[in-house]
Amino acid sequence: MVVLTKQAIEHFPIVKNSCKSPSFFNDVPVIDLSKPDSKNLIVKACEEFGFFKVINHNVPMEFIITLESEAIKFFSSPLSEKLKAGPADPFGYGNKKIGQNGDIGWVEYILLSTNSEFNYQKFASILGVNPETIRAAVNDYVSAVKKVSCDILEMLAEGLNINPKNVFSKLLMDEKSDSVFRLNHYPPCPAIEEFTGKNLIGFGEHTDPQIISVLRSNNTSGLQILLTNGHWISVPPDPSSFFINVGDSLQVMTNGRFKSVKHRVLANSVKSRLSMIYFGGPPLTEKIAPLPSLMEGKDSLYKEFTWFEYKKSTYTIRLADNRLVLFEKS
Ligand code: GA4
Repeated sequence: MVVLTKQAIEHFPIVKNSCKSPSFFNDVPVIDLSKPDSKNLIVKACEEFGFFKVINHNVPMEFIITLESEAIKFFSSPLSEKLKAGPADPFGYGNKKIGQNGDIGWVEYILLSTNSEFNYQKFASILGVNPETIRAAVNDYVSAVKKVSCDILEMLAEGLNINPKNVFSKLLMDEKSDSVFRLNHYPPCPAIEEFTGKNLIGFGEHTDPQIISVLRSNNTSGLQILLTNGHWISVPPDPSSFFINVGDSLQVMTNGRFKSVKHRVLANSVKSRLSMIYFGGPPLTEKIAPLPSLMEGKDSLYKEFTWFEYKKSTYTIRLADNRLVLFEKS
């Protein structure tokens, strides 16, 4: 990334009305996936926060480290090289620009489709390796976190007494599942405090449009979630665990019982943050609607729509905009 001048930093979004050291969320719900009775705790966490952390997930550390080290190598390459793998439209390398509607953040990233057809050639040539090496590193990691997502979604369905328990997980398992994977690198920004005295936004506030997101980061803080009391709270990093977000589609499928969690990432003035996120989505043609067994005699809060329609609308508005409101029944 470029060295920041005062003028350059002034164009970046900062956190308004924030104190410089936000409080840490020390009570993040922790779900131990090795315990079968965790299903009720998952439901509770999805209702209260739309967010929780999982431990004992069985993803081999080797998959995490291999992919992380390829990502570090990629992001350490000269900008002129990295730009050859861009722009992110939506897939590819992106630098500061998020989406197509003017959002920016102190971040560079790689956005990939989890589809087997995805072309790794550009990334591989920058790293000087065979495309199959990169494909294998991404596939090993993504297959493992997809399995974690499906296990969680099945425990969730059991916790909600839904039969069959694969109602949600089958959407991710579908060969046409429209899932994406992103690697975010937030370089340290030493100029933050000197120039602004405030917190600089790495990735602006938003909810994830898909069903479920699984995030793993290095040991650098930055992730914040918005609590229902309106306070932003920092999530202590934990490189050996995964953080799970309820996405907009799961909010709709539970008729609003679970809320998709608003989150954002703040840039760090000293350390660089690296995160990898799997966004589990349904096939494009899938109708996203509340499950009949969760309606409890109530009407659906949402108009009927397909994942394709939702995604299309998502890409026409800004990151922080409330996308679901466009699909709510008036
Ligand atoms: C947020 C969640 C995922 O990172 C993402 C993002 C996507 C993008 O970066 O292309 C979007 C954003 C995300 C929602 C609103 C639109 C689309 C950027 C943006 C401004 C890959 C996704 O699916 O939606």
